[in-house]
Amino acid sequence: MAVVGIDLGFLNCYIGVARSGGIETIANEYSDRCTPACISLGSKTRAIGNAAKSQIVTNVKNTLHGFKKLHGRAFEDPYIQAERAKLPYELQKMPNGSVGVKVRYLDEERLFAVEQITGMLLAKLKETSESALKKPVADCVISVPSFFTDAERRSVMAAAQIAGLNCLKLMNETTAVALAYGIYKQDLPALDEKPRNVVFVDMGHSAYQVSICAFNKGKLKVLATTFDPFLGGRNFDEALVDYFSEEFRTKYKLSVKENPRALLRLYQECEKLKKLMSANASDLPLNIECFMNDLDVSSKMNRAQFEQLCAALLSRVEPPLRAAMEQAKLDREDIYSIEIVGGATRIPAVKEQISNFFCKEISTTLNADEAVARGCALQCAILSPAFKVREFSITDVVPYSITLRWKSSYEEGTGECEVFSKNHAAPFSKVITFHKKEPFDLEAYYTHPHEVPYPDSRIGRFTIQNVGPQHDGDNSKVKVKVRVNIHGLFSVANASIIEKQNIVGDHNDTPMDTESSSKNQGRDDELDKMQVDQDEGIQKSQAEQQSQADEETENAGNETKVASGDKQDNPTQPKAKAKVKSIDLPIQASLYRQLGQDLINCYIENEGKMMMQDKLEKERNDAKNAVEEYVYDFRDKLCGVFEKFITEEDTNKLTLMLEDTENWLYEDGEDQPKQVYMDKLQELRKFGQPIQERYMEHEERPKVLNELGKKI
Ligand code: ATP
Ligand code: K
Ligand code: MG
Repeated sequence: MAVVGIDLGFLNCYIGVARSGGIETIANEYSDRCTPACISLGSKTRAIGNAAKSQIVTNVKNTLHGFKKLHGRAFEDPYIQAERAKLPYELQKMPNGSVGVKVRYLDEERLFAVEQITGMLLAKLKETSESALKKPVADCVISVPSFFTDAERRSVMAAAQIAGLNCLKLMNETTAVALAYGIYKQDLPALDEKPRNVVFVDMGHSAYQVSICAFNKGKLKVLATTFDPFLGGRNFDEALVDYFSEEFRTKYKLSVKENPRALLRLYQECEKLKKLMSANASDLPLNIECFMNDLDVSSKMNRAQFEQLCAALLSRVEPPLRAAMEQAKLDREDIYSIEIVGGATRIPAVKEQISNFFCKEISTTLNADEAVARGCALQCAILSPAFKVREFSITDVVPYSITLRWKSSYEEGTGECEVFSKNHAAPFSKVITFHKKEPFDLEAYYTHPHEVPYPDSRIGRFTIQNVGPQHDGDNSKVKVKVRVNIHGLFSVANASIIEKQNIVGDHNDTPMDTESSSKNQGRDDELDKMQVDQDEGIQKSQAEQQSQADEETENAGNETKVASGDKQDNPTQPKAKAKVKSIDLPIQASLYRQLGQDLINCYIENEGKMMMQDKLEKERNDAKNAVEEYVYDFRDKLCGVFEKFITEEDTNKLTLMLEDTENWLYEDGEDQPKQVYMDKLQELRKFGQPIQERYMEHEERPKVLNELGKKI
């Protein structure tokens, strides 16, 4: 079984794979380890990755890029509307209200959901891994920004499904980096020693993320993650583009922003200039030939000017660093090192901001481009039963606190309770006990909407069904397990009703799933209690398990009596023994912005069709190229090695025929079905083959004689 980690970047994607020798990143068919997050739709085929990137300027409206953060959002979302105003291709609302793109593909207007677009990209990355590993790939770990909400994460999961990938884990990008850092470190403090605290900073093209992790031998624990989801390399490009557009307006009277093609070229040139300025502080030129209206434009800039231009952006580097330190409750002296990754951290002024804040040199020992993919591959190896890896436990965090609100249409009153606080360990499960007579709804939402870079705080609604009163008319005790799973997704994982049985008598008809309650029944009835139990997904040391099991959040019910310090088990008091029976309850979940499986299946089918189309188109092109190649090769040989084996008359006839074929390839034969090219090749071979044979025979003869001579 293959082990694959995918860094699904806004601009650049990388694939890490585990091989027996360790983790490596693999190259695509262009011998490039970086695959651009770019898709170009054509009249015959799709181009994905490098081939698509070269079409950004030529196939403006049908070449898609910058779509990573369109996931899981409503079309009306302010972020989407802001992007829409800038993107050169057309965004459109999908029937379910989410984001799609309108493009021309196969000479038809088509609407693709953003999940399908990322699905295409992931399918390409899957194919690249398969050709490198020479075996099928399905299991993988895919990176997402730590600030992605549930809706965004689910949308990426759907894209993975469309691509035929089985995503074992959506891994937070900075956590992947932390794993890539920690797993090979031989000198981490022992479990009972003070952990080593390391800050990880990733500034990519679209976002800026910070996390602080505590390392001990064999484990890493994320203490805090902070971010500016709207600060990345693209903002620096934009600052340059704005500056030069303005300059070209006065200097050349050009309205760059009204010309999508020119604007895209300016973006490309500004990105190059930005990178050059990272290495060079002096004046650097910006020249674009035939920019607009056949005009060549030129200008220049130096690093100091650039930094001045980007002062507002640079001032946004510090706040997430400060917030992370506050949330982790650490001082500068507690930090062992600061590790930076992501392309935009190569900007000297960004680095300077970071090192100034910590009053410390920053470390660039990690591979800035590949660390995320490597970390994901390592995580995949850890999760894969087929691979032996050093034991390493990873505890991530919940990025935003989550609250559960409950109400019932049958009963009076609502209640609410924060079930996960910000930076709570994840994955994690908790059990909450309710006392209800009727089915009830649980609504999950982000507690502090202003902290979430997403305009809707809803996560989902869960209806706990089949709840009725006890035989005696009392409230039933309903245990509900809520969890944040391995992907960072919240759910009400299961619910069960605890039925009181008869008080223990002589008869013992206890069913298998009975659990004995040692609690005082009378009092327990008034309590809604939240218990915490260990998630199956994480393995912890004994000490940690204990502390988690001890964590209890009281006051979770609607008719709650506060139960703090309330000891129910008093060993000196005789307990009323009751038998209880636990019955699983159906839960109807309606997750916010969730794609239905029917729709996903339909997208899967469509992706299959498009893949088939690409494959057929490739074969057709290969067949055409084979004819062209044969023509050139035959012509070369006619006036070369074949000359002695063919009459002049035949040579002339054949030359003419080859010329005809070549012309045909550029005219009527330009766009024919594969079979037509195959027939054409066959026809040419009928003439070529006999000459080839005569030539080969002649070539072989001396060798054969030679061989014979040796034998005699
Ligand atoms: P994201 O993490 O937001 O999803 P990504 O992972 O695709 O995006 P990276 O590949 O980490 O992004 O970084 C790309 C960004 O880094 C681009 O803006 C690019 O211009 C910038 N970049 C790369 N090299 C340099 C450099 N030498 N100097 C300045 N910027 C650079
Ligand atoms: K990347
Ligand atoms: Mg990145």
